[in-house]
Amino acid sequence: MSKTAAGGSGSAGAGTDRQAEIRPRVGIVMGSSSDRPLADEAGKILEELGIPYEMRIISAHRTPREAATYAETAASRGIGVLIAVAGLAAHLPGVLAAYTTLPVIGVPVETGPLRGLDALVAMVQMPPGVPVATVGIGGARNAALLAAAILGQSDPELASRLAGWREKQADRVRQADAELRRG
Ligand code: AIR
Repeated sequence: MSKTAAGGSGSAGAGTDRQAEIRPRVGIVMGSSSDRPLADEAGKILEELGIPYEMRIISAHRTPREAATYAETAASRGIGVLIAVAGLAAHLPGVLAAYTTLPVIGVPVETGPLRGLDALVAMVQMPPGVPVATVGIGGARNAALLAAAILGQSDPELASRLAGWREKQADRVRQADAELRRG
C-alpha cells in the first residue's frame, strides 16, 4: 500500500493517474498486521509533512525472503529511509539493515509479556557494523519525524516543512501554558 504526499492512496506504478506516479520516499514495514495501529501513527505524520510513503507487512521470521528482497530493492525504487515496526524478538529492522545501506529506524511495539522491552533491546543492541536507529517503545511518530529530518538534509523544502511542524507544536505548548496560567 502506498500513500502520496497529498494523502490519497494508490499502488505506486500500477495506475496512470498523477498521484499513483509519485514514488514513495519512506518505506514503513511492520512485522504483523497487529502492528498496524502503530504503523499508521508514523504514516499520519508523514502525510502531515507531505512525504509519500508505502506500507508493507513483512516478517523477519515468517517471511524472511520477502524481507531481504524488499530491503535490497528499496533504494532503487526511490525509498530514502525505512521504518520497521515490530514486537517481541523484533529482528525486522536488523534484517532490513543487513540488506541495504539505507538508514533504518526501528520502532519497538509494546506487546507480549515484556511490554516491548524485548523488542527495544533487540533493535537497539545491534552488533557493530549494521546500525539501526531505534526510537522508544511505541515511538512511531518520532520515527516519522526522524525520517523527515534525514530526508530534509537533501530537500530544503521538506526541511522547512519540518521546521514549520515544530513551530506549530511549540505554539500548542505555549497556548496550553497560557491557559494554565490564566487558571
Ligand atoms: N513479529 C512477527 N514476526 C516476527 C516478529 N518479531 C512480531 C510482530 C508483532 C508480534 O510479533 O511485529 O508485533 C506479534 O505478531 P502477531 O502476528 O502474533 O500479532
